[in-house]
Amino acid sequence: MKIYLDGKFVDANDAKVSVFDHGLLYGDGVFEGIRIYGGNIFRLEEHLERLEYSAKAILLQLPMPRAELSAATCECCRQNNLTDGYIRLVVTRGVGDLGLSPWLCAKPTVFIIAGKISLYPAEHYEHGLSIVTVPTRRINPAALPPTIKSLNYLNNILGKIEARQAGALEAIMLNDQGYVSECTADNIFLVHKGEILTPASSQGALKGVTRSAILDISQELGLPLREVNLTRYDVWIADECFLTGTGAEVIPAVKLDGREIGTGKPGPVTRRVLEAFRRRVLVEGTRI
Ligand code: PXG
Repeated sequence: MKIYLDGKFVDANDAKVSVFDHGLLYGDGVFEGIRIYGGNIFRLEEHLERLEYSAKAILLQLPMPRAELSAATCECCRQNNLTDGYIRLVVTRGVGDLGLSPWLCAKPTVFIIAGKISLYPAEHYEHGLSIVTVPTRRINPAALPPTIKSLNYLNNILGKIEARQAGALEAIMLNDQGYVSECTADNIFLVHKGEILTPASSQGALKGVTRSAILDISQELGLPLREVNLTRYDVWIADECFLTGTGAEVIPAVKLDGREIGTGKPGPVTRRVLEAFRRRVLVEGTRI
């Protein structure tokens, strides 16, 4: 496997970053998780835009323009003969000293890994996931905006650990006001009376690239979609629930905390959205 690291392609064994890199010391950096389907990188421009916004939000100057990052991402797939898989693009603050000061880091570290994706087991797409609500709250946007896709994922990791301890693969995280924000690595959608509902990013959700594809798909399918504040009550009375993410794509959730959502089976709207998403990934994107 060839890794892109600071302008060069190196073997995975030689792809090393310094222990003084602030990405490692402080989680000071940003990243993207991207999919490639049949040689098309899904919504690469949108991922690169989000990366730029994440970097800008932490006053990290990306060391190369978007066109170069895009070319490096495509080249990384070609070097690895990857037409279907997962791409991790990471930009850290770079090597500094043992203090927090980002201005002592001379240049950002950039690396790209193009590899395989580990998906939810196929039966969950057929029968739906059982999810739980975890005690750990989504981080308050006034403390660290969850719209920044930063290398600080401990909030989500605590949520993931609690989900696993409760026997679930994914979990709803509430914000500090008790509203549903998102899942540990996926956005959440409900279907109620024919409408698709999802929390606004101001409720502590990442502006997911898959989420934005769902907004387009809802228009394509003529299904009304609204961003609203949601509570667990709204999940309890919803007809359907599905989660979206780069890894998950679109996956039905059929139980919350042991209660059935809707009929307890994946619903018709979720199926239509999933099928539309699977059609879209084959035609949308940047050809490598
Ligand atoms: N919320 C959070 C907190 C995420 O980390 C999403 C929502 C969905 O966003 P996208 O842009 O992917 O639709 C994410 C994305 C992994 C993995 O390895 C996680 C994500 C993406 C890719 C892989 O668990 N999270």
